Amino acid sequence: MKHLIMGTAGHVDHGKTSLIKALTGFDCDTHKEEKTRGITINLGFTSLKLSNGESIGIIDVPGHKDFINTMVGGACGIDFVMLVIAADSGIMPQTVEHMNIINALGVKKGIVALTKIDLVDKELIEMAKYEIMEFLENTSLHNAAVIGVSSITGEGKEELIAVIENLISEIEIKEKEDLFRMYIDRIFSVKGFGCVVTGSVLGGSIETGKDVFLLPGKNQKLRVRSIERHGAPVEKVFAGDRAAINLIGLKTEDFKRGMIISDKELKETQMIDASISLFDNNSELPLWSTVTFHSGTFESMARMHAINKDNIQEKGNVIVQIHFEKPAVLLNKDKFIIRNSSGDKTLGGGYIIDVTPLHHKKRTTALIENLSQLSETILSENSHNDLIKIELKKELRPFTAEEIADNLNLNTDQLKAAITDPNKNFLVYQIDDKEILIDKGFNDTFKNKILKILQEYHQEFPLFENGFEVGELTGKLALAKIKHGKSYLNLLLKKMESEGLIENFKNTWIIKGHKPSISDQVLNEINWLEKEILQYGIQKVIIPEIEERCAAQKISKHQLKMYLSYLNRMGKIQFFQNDLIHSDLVNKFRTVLLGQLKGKEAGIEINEFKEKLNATKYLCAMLVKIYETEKIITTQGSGIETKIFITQTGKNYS
Ligand SMILES: Nc1nc2c(ncn2[C@@H]2O[C@H](COP(=O)(O)OP(=O)(O)OP(=O)(O)O)[C@@H](O)[C@H]2O)c(=O)[nH]1
Ligand SMILES: [Mg+2]
Repeated sequence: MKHLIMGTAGHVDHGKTSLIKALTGFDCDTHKEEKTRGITINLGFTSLKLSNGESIGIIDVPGHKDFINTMVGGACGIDFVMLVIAADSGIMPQTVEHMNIINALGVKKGIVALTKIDLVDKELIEMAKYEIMEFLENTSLHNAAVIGVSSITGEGKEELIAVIENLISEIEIKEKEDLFRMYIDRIFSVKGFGCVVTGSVLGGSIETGKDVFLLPGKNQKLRVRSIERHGAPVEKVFAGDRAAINLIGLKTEDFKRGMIISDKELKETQMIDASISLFDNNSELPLWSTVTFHSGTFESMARMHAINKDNIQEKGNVIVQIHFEKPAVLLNKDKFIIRNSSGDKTLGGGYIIDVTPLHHKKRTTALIENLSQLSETILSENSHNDLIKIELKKELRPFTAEEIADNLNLNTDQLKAAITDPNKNFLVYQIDDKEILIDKGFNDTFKNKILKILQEYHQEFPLFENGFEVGELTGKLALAKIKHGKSYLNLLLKKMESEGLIENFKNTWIIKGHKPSISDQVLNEINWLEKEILQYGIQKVIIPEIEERCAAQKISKHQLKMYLSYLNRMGKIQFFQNDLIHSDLVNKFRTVLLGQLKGKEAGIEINEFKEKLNATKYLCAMLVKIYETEKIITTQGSGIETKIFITQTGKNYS
């Protein structure tokens, strides 16, 4: 069974509603105001039974220029159009405007009903047909059949139905899409059953018992209680169906025009990148302009910014960034219409190329290149690889495969196909059962950054054999907060190791072949420094004093820092908070303390230790802290009240 929706289009009063009534027996003008004014104001919904027993959905739109936004809302979900033109008046302003909209929305199939033929003679009918063919020449309907019909006499009706049926047989089934999405075009409550919403199913399918989300907004999940398709109860509806869905949990006050229901909690957006083209009506838009944006039933004032041009002229596509006044739930490739800010002129239409763009503050050549490529790629099928590549280029970081699938709305199969494609133009790292994706160029950027960081470190501290641990590099490369950033880095480092660029030294990464270099002069300076420190004995080592003496020796602060690190690494000195102490003292007094503690299960006072050393309170406290971190002692109390106890490690210390 084919799931299709036909929409009407055409100038006010040309006979759209009358023709639908003649075809289906249903009068779509159900509202009182529509009856009194004699025009359609709201969308009308019905269905047409086909000779094979199947049915298609029908949306009847208003033709009056004041209701173009309603027309756009209806036209967004249709598969083909029936353009209605009255034989006695021919092509009129909204015939053109509706056709432009239909074109921009990507509706490629349709037929033309030349109505009211009972009012004109044969010659005029032929002239009208000629005019119409000429008009359609440069539109998506250039091959459409033009059928003369009268809703009053019924003439041409059979032929029109036959042409519709023939067109239906030619329409290809829509690309399979998993995601269920439907703009709500009506909401009403049924006594005892709660709320019912209607709409055109844009993608995927939904069945009774399933949960859906009302978006945008943080509304609770809703359960599908029952579904009707073209007025009859069904278990499931598909893309291309008109559906009425009874939802458990929905309150009318939660609903705002422009909302959708979907089976996935889609992200909302207030900014998109898009490709637009203006209609042929002498418009020209400046770099920045305020417009009204319409997609489905969503409508918002928006600020539009041209990216690859300085202004937007008719003909040709222009890439723009659009900022909405309120949040929307849209997908890449969604078609839309823009109207002027006062809402009385349709300016053009386009398609979304990115629903999660970065804010483009600068129009760089790289950005323009990327977006131009994206706008060309996005419409072609099987373009997932290219789309992923462009998505990955948005930020200098690795992405999880799920993140990408989420941003691009790819299903598991599409994602898998893209990842396993031997011709893919991005890199995939396997982390346990997860895949991490990164742009090839960005991967090289990280590689070069790592090499630079390590080279600079080796240059700055030539005395040291070591480099940086993964954790330190993760921080330096701003990958710490990125999901799986550290895992990615680990894999990249391993890869760089296998490429012979770096190697591992004592848990740190160094440039392959790096060896510390110590000249005789440096060695002399280090020995001199150690002696200087030793001279302090049990006195506190005053660093500024050492700095002064270093300066006299022409040893810079940086060299001093490096020499101290070196002495520390060699086990000659120990740092404690902002102080340092020679290891000889630490070792000597450790033996003293352990001797004092021997056999003293009840511990000793810190004062006993101090008296034994004949050292300052400060030095004692520092040593006690050092021994505590060595876990050879524990303490209780603080200051002069501190008691020291030996631990098992202390007892075993030799
Ligand atoms: N003689 C004649 N009159 C027609 C025909 N079709 C429609 N009409 C008349 O034209 C008028 C407008 O018809 P509608 O069907 O309401 O036109 P519409 O295109 O739906 O108008 P809007 O929805 O307001 O844009 C009505 O008075 C109809 O009776 C036709 O085939 N022949
Ligand atoms: Mg009408």
